[in-house]
Amino acid sequence: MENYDETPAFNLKVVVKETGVKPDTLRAWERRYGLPVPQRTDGGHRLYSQNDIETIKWLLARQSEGMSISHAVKLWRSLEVQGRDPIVELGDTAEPELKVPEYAAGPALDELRNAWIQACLNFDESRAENILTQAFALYSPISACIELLQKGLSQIGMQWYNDEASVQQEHFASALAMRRLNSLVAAAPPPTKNGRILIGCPPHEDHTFAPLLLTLMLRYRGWELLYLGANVPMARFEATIQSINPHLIILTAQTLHTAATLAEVSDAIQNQDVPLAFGGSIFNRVPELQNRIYGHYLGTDFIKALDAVENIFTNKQKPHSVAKVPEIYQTALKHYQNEQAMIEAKTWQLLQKSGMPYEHFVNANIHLSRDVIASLTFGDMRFIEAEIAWVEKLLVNYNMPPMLLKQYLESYYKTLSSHLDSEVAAPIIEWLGKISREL
Ligand code: B12
Repeated sequence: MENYDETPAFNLKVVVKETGVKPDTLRAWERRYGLPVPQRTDGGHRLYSQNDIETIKWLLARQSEGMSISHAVKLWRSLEVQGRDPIVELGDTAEPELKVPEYAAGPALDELRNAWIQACLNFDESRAENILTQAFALYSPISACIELLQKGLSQIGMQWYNDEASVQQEHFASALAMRRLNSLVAAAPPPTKNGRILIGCPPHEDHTFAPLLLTLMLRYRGWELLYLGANVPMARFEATIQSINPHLIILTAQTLHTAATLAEVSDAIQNQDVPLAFGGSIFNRVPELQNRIYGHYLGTDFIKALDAVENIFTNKQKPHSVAKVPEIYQTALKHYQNEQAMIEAKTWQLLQKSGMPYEHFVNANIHLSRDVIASLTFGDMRFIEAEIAWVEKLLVNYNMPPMLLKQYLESYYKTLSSHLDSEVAAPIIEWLGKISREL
């Protein structure tokens, strides 16, 4: 056995600080499983050894890999019976990387992912479910969630973008993935740590996979998570915080316009004295946005994000301050929002004879106006450029003539520049003029 000191030296308070496990949980583990059983002082107070602390860390590490505490204890006991040292065999830290366990005899996760994608594209639910069951039996829940579900969804999303998969196929796959995640969250062990985290999506954000996956992973780490799901509105957000009293709020955004609503939430809750953390693919695509939100950026990697959350709790450091958005953008935003309906109606009058289907027009308006609003909210029109490039490629992939986009933007620019006050709306007018000329 590893020679950790067995001298009883630490009281309960020290152990709670060192491991993050609540006193009630430590007492329950001792009562139910007899692991660890600390010695007692003459007055009956618990005194733990370094070896006890390492045992607790070991149990936490197994829990963060998705194992229930009773199974973790069983594993500990069975290794002990065989004369093997659990700490040496498995270590007291959760696998930092998604190492595939050596005992996994069966198809590799890549293979299972490809098969799952294919089953989803064929709308073959029972095959897709069987593949998931196989993956979850062979690999740790976290490996299966990331390597199969997350990467599988991203790949199907890419296929949709390249017109190789339909919206229906993509919806089918994400429904299956969400169902699996939900059942894992429902079966996750109760919290062992003192720390309540409120997690969800900012207004208008519907991509719930990332926050639900993080919910699962943080629950495996012992935190208490309150998951609020998609599109959490601003209204009554502050009242919700006051009634739930979280120690941390996590919001995720995948698109430019929801990064902007996330920024608005961050502004609105700044006086609540609860730290905010955030993440999402838009912050990888436009890294500059990471500095435009007052909060802790969690990075691109879910495993590393767990440590980042842990750090927020232990270091209690404040995030970097965010530069104020210049007044000119704020007034331009208000002016644009007031006139948006009128600009769209007039643009449609100009476009009616162009042959652009009304449905495309409505879609284009939704995307453009959201992105204009987001860029004005952040005070930088450059953020929208990546989005225009994205729409352009999408149209090409879907065999829509790029001329259609050009024509739409030119007409929009024409009405916008004649309808809006040229001084107040200068940032939008200049940007749209430049874009419609360059396209
Ligand atoms: C499933 C899906 C949907 C589902 C969501 C269902 C659900 N309950 O979640 C539905 C159908 C609702 C949907 C709708 C839309 N979607 Co969608 N969707 C996807 C898809 C296929 C998967 C998203 C997902 O959950 N991925 C799992 C995440 C975890 O993986 P990832 O995106 O690769 O992220 C990586 C990192 O960014 C990071 N990460 C991501 N989030 C977080 C969070 C934290 C905390 C951390 C630490 C890391 C992290 O982890 C990953 C690995 O590094 C993606 C494609 C894709 N590439 O992901 C498109 C995608 C996100 N959607 C997209 C779009 C455009 C839309 C719609 C606007 C489509 C439309 N025309 O209506 C709407 C918008 C809805 C809204 N208002 O929010 C685009 C966004 C691109 C853009 N420029 O904005 C994408 C990228 C598709 C594409 N290839 O273009 N979508």
